[in-house]
Amino acid sequence: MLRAALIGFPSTGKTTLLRLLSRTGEPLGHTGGRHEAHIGVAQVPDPRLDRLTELFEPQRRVPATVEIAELAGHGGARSLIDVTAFRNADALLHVLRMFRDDTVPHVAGEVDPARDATQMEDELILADLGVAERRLERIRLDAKKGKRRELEEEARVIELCRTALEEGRPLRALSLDTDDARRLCGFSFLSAKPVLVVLNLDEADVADPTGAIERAGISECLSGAATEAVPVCAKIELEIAELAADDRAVFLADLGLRDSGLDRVIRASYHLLGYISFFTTGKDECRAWSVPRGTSAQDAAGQIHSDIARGFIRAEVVHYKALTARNGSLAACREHGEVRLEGKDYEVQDGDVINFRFAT
Ligand SMILES: Nc1nc2c(ncn2[C@@H]2O[C@H](COP(=O)(O)OP(=O)(O)O)[C@@H](O)[C@H]2O)c(=O)[nH]1
Ligand SMILES: [Mg+2]
Repeated sequence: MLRAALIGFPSTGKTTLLRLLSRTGEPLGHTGGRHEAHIGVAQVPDPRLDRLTELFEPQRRVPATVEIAELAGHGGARSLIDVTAFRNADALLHVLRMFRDDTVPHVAGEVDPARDATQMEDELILADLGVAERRLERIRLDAKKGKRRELEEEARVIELCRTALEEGRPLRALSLDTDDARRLCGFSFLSAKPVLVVLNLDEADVADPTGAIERAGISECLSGAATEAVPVCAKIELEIAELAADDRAVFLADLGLRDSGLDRVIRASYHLLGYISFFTTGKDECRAWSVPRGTSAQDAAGQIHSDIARGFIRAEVVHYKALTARNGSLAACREHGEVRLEGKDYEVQDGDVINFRFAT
């Protein structure tokens, strides 16, 4: 499951967005820890799962989910780093306020997305600098006790990070080789995480987000490594999402939007992180699963259950398009040679429908 964490200054629309994204999911939960976080669960919209459900008529339809965390109360990036939900996040959703509304005061006075974007990046960098320095200090102490070799390697990578951070560069812009990237894995530096900038547009700008971005002067901060942007109009979209299903499309179209905020944010997150979906089908349930592109069949099996990965024999794979073209008949797909038996190293493709064979 993909985990995202909301960042942004107060009153930018984070809670509104969280409600918009997770309104079909369970009610917001909480996590413990020193700083509490609100957790929302968003169900990933996928018309392919709807179609499979129509064909297989299972008892349950289970969409893939995205877990979204927002820090309860206000706090800068430095308090985020202490929150497990933020440390473990795969991506950050940075809500940038572009809406003007005199009844909703903005921290630094004027609404100024370019300033906010720079300031948030600086906060992430500062928070990471603190982490890097504490770790280097720790390594110096541990090095006296042995295990020198791996510690020296780690210190070298963290020094590299510290230099970048001191120069004001986020870690997501570093290009590390795989060994060095692995050494950093345990640290969950915030500025190393991919960022999806969610532009919370003014109602007047919804029809022309590109123009709004140009006027706000934020195209530069959106051009960095592992950064993408998606426009929403959180407050109105939440109001629309609460309407009857039939009315929604009409109101969105009136606003100049083709699809829902949920669709747009989830799609952009998947694109940013290179996630794909595969499906499992059966009489009991049709289900969508999300994995990073490049995931092996065995690791994909592990998403479902560690026993299936451990006892992995073969993956029986048919593509969604082939299966639906034959009205969900696996037998017909077999007859036409469209069902393949793949081994544990097979790279799962977006849209694969997989039946894992495993020994218990
Ligand atoms: N006009 C307008 N108000 C918004 C929009 N998004 C959020 N707000 C309002 O801004 C206030 C703060 O929103 P909230 O989601 O709690 O922000 P947070 O502090 O970032 O979590 C609330 O009163 C929202 O109704 C928007 O797109 N337009
Ligand atoms: Mg909030």
